[in-house]
Amino acid sequence: TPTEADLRAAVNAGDIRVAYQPKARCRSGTLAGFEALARWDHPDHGNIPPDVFVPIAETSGLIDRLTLQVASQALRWLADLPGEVRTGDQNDPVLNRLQLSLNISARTLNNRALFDELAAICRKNRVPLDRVILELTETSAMEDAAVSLNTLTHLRLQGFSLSIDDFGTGYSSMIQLVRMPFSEIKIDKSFVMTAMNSSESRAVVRSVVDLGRSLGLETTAEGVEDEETMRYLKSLSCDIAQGYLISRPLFAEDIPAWYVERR
Ligand code: G
Ligand code: G
Ligand code: NA
Ligand code: MN
Repeated sequence: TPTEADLRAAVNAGDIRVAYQPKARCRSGTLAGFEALARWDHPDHGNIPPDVFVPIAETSGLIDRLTLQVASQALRWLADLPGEVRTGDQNDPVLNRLQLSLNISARTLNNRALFDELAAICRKNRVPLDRVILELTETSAMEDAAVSLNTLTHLRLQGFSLSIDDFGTGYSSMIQLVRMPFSEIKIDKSFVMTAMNSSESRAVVRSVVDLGRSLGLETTAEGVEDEETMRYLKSLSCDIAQGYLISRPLFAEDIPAWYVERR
């Protein structure tokens, strides 16, 4: 495994790249946006998954810089995307309204200065804050519900959109969730991937979609891998799907061709 020093060197050298996984509207198939996912290709260790290096970043105080590096790469990319895709339509409304999801670690949540920097990066790239979705895991958002409510309210008032990630894997109470100013709820992929083979998983997926609808949130299912699951999600009126059926996470250079091909 890589050391803290390896990670520090990689962050300093700008070696962390961003991959983008598309999200599509279930009903129309329209592209809704992308989730930015950090990638680290280490010269000796090869591809190191974020499940390995994000925890190292969190314990070594590198997470804030990592978050800002991912965000600035991703926002610059998002702002340039309409020009990179040659569809013949300079004002393609889909490309000009895409949302960008960023993963936010619990450790960064109480760092207001970081979110001010994030907002400045958005302004610099002329991306309205409501097109930027900050994804928090259910567990991190609920770690200290009182602190989270305060911070999340601040972020929402600032203009960011907020999403609760991996929903169903934590133990948040409904009461706490209802009070938090989220705009999206993401059903954990463990339920979505097994939905067609498990009535228990279907019960969870159905309940979360219903909950999201009742609270006026957009519901996103992650881990959508086949057409059958997609049809099931449509039948539930789930809003958005993300998963290998639509695409694996892609590097920036592959996205214009992917977008044109898909249209
Ligand atoms: O990229 P992959 O699909 O392997 O993601 C694995 C995990 O790493 C996910 O839980 C994802 O949220 C997390 N992750 C990916 N990129 C980032 C990032 O930039 N910041 C944080 N905090 N987590 C990330
Ligand atoms: O925790 P988070 O939801 O951010 O994790 C996203 C992770 O899920 C990434 O590692 C991404 O590569 C992975 N992922 C995205 N879509 C699928 C899918 O359809 N199937 C599987 N198995 N993993 C997926
Ligand atoms: Na996520
Ligand atoms: Mn997730």
